[in-house]
Amino acid sequence: MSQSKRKLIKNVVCPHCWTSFPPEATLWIAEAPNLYGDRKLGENEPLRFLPTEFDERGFAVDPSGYSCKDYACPHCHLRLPQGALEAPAIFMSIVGAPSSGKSYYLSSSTFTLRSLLPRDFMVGFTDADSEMNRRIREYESKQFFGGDELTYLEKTQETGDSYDTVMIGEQAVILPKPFVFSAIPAADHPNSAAAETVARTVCLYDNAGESYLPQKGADSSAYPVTRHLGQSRCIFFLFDPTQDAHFLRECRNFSNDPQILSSEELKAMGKNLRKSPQRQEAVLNEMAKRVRIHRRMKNTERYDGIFVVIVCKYDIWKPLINVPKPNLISKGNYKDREYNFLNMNRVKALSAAVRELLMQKTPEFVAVAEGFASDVVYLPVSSCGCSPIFDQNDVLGFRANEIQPIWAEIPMLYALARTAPGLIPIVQGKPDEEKPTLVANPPRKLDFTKRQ
Ligand SMILES: Nc1nc2c(ncn2[C@@H]2O[C@H](COP(=O)(O)OP(=O)(O)OP(=O)(O)O)[C@@H](O)[C@H]2O)c(=O)[nH]1
Ligand SMILES: [Mg+2]
Repeated sequence: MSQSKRKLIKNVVCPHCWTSFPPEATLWIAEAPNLYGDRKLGENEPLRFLPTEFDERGFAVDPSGYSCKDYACPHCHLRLPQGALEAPAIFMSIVGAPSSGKSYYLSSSTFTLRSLLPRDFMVGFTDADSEMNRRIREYESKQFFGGDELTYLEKTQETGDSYDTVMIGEQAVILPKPFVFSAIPAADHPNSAAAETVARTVCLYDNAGESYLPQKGADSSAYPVTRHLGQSRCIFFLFDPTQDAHFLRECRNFSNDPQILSSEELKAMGKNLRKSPQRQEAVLNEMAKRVRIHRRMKNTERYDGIFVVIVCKYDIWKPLINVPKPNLISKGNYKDREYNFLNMNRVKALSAAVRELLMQKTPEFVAVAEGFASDVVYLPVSSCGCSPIFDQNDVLGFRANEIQPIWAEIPMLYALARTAPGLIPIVQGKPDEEKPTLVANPPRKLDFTKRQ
């Protein structure tokens, strides 16, 4: 049994319904086989209760005398990972039009970070709750362990088993299931002595692109599926060059990716591909509108969290940008020991090159991005590193053993370095006076006091 006292954070934010509450308001989930039925979740869920009795190990005892181990949110009653009470949550939203590549990106970034963070940064990046992360594990298995078989990640649905239904008052509310990870410094991390304050709980969501479109019913009080935007310290917007006319025109000169074929060409081949009905700056505009509403920001105010435009499917448009593949992770010394550092100067230089390209091809998108956020970073990513091919059912798929992501880990690594002080060592300062450090310039603290 642990000898040290468990330290709880002052303010817990539920990863399901985004309500904040003090840890003492947390409900427990009954273990007794006769205590079934919850007023918000239905008769198949065990009772949720506020404990009055604890056993000698500090676990709550339910009304039938069973010791319990699981917690629930006092507002929505959904199960909370234990880590959510011990390490502050960082919410990260992944936004983009339908088919822009959000699910593939999510899966390849978490898969890459699970090994890169412990190996190169001495940070454990693990499932905070294996049941909650079951779907992302399935994505990762398909994408990376499927061998020679042609497989694909299914389009994210707007309803179904990726959502929970909760009764809030008289209203049935549909909430997206979160993916929750614990990021904890290991024993050899330069900040291991402060692990309790440096550790974070990372919450991610895989929405259907339709939920981000500017259309009625995409997000409402009964269907608040993109309200994580109101809590996010970090937003990743996936800009898909295969859904932009200017990029498409040029990519046709050198790429054979099926996604750059015109609808006529696809039709002649007897194939069909999903494309967003809306231009990407319209999707971005809608996102900006929702962020402003949920944060109660003025129209002239700019988002001061981390805003990363991920220009995805880099394997297709690589010839359009003239950058030698820079190593964004460099070695350096900190307190007489050698560590890996995320090199912010190289990240910024890469971002500037991508911004210049976007400015040539789609200045209207850059204008909307920079009108929305005060600090925008543009990063190229290929979640798969190669083009998909049609399977026998005319669905685009990949062979896992051909997948080699390019820079899939960088956006989240960058976001963690900026939002979790002391977790990811970075190199910053002028390029000729680079200085390894443990604390990045954090974004200005977001003001949640104005929230309803
Ligand atoms: N060339 C290339 N294609 C990719 C890559 N990643 C994803 N794709 C293709 O992009 C398409 C859409 O990917 P998804 O991840 O399902 O897109 P999504 O944004 O989750 O779509 P919704 O769930 O409908 O919102 C798929 O057909 C993939 O084959 C990549 O790295 N390179
Ligand atoms: Mg998806």
